[in-house]
Amino acid sequence: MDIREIAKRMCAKGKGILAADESTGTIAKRFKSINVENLEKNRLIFRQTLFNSSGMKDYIGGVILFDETIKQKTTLGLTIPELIKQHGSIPGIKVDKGAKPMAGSNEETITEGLDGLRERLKEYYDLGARFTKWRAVYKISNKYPSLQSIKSNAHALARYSALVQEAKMVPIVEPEVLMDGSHDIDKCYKVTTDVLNECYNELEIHKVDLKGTVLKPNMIIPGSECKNKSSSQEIAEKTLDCLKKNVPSDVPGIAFLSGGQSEIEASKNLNEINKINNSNFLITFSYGRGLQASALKEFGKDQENLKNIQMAFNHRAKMNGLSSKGEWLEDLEKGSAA
Ligand code: 5MM
Repeated sequence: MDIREIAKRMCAKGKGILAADESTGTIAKRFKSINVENLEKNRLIFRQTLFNSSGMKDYIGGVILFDETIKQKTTLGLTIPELIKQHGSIPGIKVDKGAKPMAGSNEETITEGLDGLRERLKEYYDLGARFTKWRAVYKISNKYPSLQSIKSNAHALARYSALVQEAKMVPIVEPEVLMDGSHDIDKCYKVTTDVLNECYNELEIHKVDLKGTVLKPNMIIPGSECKNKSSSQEIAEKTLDCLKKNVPSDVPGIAFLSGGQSEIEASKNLNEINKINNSNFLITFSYGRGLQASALKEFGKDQENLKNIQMAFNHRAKMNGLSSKGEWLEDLEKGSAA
């Protein structure tokens, strides 16, 4: 399959992406919150339980993995990428090496991982990956994000994307403007506009085929400590407006991160966006916490109760699948763990 086909399949109507690429440090925090020891065995069992769920087939077009996970063999005999493929989904891999303090603007970060990337991509392709992910992180405050952060992170995202397409995989371009802070929704709109513009400038300079990419942005949302809350309708209108103005129409799919929204907020906001989506973009989810939080709680209650873990995951996958078509309803959440 060529990369343009893969990009469309990852975001096919009714489906989205499961971001299960927490690095060892991030999954340590998630496991700590449920009192589970951060052991390789526990990481494997939790993830293989999700990837072996019945909801995968209908609602999950792709799964983003971490380096350790793509190399693991499940207790079912298959490798992790084989298990994902068996459920009709495409395996992908996070290839950045994390957001590190940026020289010259130490409170901000630059995402690293370009050195040796060409060789690593070949290895991941051979392991079954057909798409990749790289996340740049921008914080909002009175002085941030700086021009330095906007420019250098966009440059890295573009160099990464060009290498990934050379290796015949689809790059997910993830510029995440964080929700942390007391800024209002209009500030988020303005910063996201600047960030997206610079990303697409650089992608063009680096001759990236936009039809073979997927964008993973934040929604346009007020900061988590902002006093003025926004309705889902306002979030949807501003998000769609920002994307239509700043994302080239060649990009086939946009898959949002949940970024700290609750599971239900993330489904509701995605649903509102799709209800008014009059663009040609396939608009869906690429959630980590937004898909896994309830399943993780079940894993914390009883690691052996696979049925409950899978029920919680299947429910979120279905809810977000409906949201990707604008068909989610609040009533469907009644009685759910979320
Ligand atoms: C799943 O978390 C991803 C990886 O995090 P680290 O590299 O920090 O360990 C993260 O990039 C994720 O893919 C996105 O932020 C989306 O996840 P959320 O939870 O925001 O939907």
